[in-house]
Amino acid sequence: KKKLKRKKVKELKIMSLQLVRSRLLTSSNVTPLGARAGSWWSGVEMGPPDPILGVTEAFKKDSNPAKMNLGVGAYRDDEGKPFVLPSVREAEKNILTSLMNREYAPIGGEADYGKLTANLAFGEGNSVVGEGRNVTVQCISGTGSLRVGANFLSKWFPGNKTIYLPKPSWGNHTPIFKHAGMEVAGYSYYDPKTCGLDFAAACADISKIPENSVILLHACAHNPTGVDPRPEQWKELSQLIKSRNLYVFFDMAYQGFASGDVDGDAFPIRQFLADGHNICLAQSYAKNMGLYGERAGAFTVVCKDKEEASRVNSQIKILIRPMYSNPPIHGARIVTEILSNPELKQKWLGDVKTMADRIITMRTKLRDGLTREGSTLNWQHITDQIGMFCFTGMKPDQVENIVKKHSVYLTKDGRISIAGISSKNVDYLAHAIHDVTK
Ligand code: PGU
Repeated sequence: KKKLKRKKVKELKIMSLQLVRSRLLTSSNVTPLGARAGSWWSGVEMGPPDPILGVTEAFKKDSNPAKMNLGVGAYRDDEGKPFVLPSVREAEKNILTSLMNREYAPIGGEADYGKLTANLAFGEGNSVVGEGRNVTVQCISGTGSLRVGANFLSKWFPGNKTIYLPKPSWGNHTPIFKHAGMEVAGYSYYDPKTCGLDFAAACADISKIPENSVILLHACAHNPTGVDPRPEQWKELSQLIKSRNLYVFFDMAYQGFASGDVDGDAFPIRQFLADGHNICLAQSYAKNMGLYGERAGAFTVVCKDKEEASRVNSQIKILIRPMYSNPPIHGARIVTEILSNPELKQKWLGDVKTMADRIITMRTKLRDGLTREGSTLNWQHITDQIGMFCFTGMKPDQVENIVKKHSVYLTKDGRISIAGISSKNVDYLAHAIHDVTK
């Protein structure tokens, strides 16, 4: 009798499972049976193009010879060509002539690279590296460093797993943190009326962030706005953030691009460390060494002491290992060669200054061009804002017009990469901007 009952229960279970399955099949447009639908992927929806990298795709398809790509933040020389830094060329030559193996790097990259990278952010002779309190791992450029950091916080952060981003922030920040399992919220940052920082609103919002949350700060050359706090404002922010007991995640993708000076641009990070914040940090060599495709970056956690650092390091390695095992070696070798060779490092600092200065010159030329065109709008923010980008204030319909009428490509939020302008086309751009904003 018991056997019969068990058989009945089993049959009933199977029947109900079949019912659920047939309901799923009819109620959803996703057909799990690939063979029946002709393909396994017939249910995959078309996604939108990437808001930034998608602009380059559209630009490439345009046949207008006067077209300009001001979408992606990638430096161009005054001929509009991708720029390989002379210091990078030299470092690469040195590397190629030395005997090199092609072995796997350690999971977190080479120790020298980590140390040099942390010192670049924290300053020569800083006590964090001196005391061995930092964990610095080479990751896949800035994006990969943010993602490893996001995964680490998602797994181990003991507080509220919500990260507060400035409004607006780099578009990829939100998916990076969400895909890692963090919640994402925001704090006021930008004032569209002045095209500048809304410091009062930022402080008001930050003072309302629940304690023990994470706050993301752009260390310099804020993307997309080109608007950074002044040193006194950074000091105030540091105190405020401390009083709220928030954990700070710095993103420094543009060290050197704001002022032309890598130490000056790292000021907020060094100030926060001096104020006792044990921060974490994502760095990238894409922009300041022009190593876009090499994917050399780093994620750093500043710990209480050496012992804590070794525990944190062990867990970060456990996260990296099943993702990509260990980082690529070539870009990291170029970085190590430049930063460890004093002569080359001087050359590189000169190259960074050359890039930053050309951007500053283009800002002035663009603003002058708009005046010459007869624009009566206030374009002072073009020269006030810093770093690679200008948040022009152009509205979505104006952006659409400038793309259609003039083949000037930019992101929908009105951001232009100043690094994509040259002396040859700056007047064309001024004319096009005036045409769609007058
Ligand atoms: N963080 C910020 C604030 C960035 O602007 C960028 C790049 C990164 C990190 C990541 O740079 P990596 O190349 O991974 O080192 N933003 C550029 C480049 C294009 C993109 O969106 O990735 C941009 O145009 O906004």
